[in-house]
Amino acid sequence: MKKKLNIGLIGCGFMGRAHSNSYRQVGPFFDLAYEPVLKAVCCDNEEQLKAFAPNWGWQSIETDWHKLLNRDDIDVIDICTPNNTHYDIVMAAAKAGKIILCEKPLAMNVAQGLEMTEAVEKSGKANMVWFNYRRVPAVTLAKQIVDEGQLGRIFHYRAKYLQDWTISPDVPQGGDALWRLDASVAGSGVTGDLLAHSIDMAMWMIGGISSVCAMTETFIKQRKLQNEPDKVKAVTIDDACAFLARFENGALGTFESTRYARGRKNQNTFEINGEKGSVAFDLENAHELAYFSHGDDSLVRGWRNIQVWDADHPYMKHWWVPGCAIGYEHAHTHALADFLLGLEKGEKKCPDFRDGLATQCVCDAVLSSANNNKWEKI
Ligand code: SOE
Repeated sequence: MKKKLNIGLIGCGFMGRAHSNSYRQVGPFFDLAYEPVLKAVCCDNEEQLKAFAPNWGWQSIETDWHKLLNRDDIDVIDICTPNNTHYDIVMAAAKAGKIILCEKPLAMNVAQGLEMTEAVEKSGKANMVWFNYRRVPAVTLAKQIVDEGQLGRIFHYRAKYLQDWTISPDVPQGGDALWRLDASVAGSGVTGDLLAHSIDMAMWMIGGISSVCAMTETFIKQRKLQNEPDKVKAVTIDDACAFLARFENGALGTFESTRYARGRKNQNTFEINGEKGSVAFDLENAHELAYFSHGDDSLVRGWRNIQVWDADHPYMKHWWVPGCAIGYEHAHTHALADFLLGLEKGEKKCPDFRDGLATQCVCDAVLSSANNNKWEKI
């Protein structure tokens, strides 16, 4: 008999859909003690909510998240709302003793993130930040290769996260769909939205970052407001950001992100170079991991592309037969499966709020380095 875990989801946007899909998929594909129940979904747009809930199989709806938090039949609060709402919801949900899952970036800044982390730790309940890309099988395999010592001492970490959807000056800012362009809602631009993923993956793979030196640019200085098209407002997010990093283990890192890389829709890459070998990943070929081992016979030594879809590769035995590729949404399901397994075993299996805070510390240091034109210590 499975233990039921009643979920209360807040937010009906892109992430609300991705998480709803995971709650539906995880049970049939992963053999776990806990079974998520799609108990209630909450959103302040009633029309959207009424279409969303039956489409994804949510049993009930709320238009006010305070009410959702007060419900005794909800065990887990899952936050998929814009970044400026995370703090209030987390603080109240922690007080209400709920398990909390939160989208990235954890907070608007380190001060908020620290309070949120302390609140969930005080509540003693499990928590997670949805850093989904850790759970792409090829990325998890790269982590295994690093952990097994197959790359030896790590010298370099090189990451890129590129998109192109804001190049047109006609894209407005603000509102339900375009809050990512409004700094008062998003906190920052590509640094919190995209580099947070790259930073989380980097620190998970090779350890903490000790200092950074960054530059940012806002290419389009003014944009129309989505909700008031006659008005124009200054754009204060970072459209692009590049930074150098020193890791605690002595490795050097370079990170680059932009929403102005024409042709790049969601290219998320990293390459790690070590004494004994290297690995490289590109989300545009998500089922592949490139691996170079200096220990191979010199006559046949070279980069090999591992097709990460065999039954002994991370997560793959839970899906189809070897060779059948999986997609973007599966990483969220893997994150959820790991979280539920962690609950079952009483172990930490996922990035929690402490990890989200560590990434937030790097993001804040990156932005302040770019503002002050100097290296920042973390
Ligand atoms: C932005 O376009 C975005 O949706 C991010 O918010 C996600 O975190 C990223 O995975 C895809 O791009």
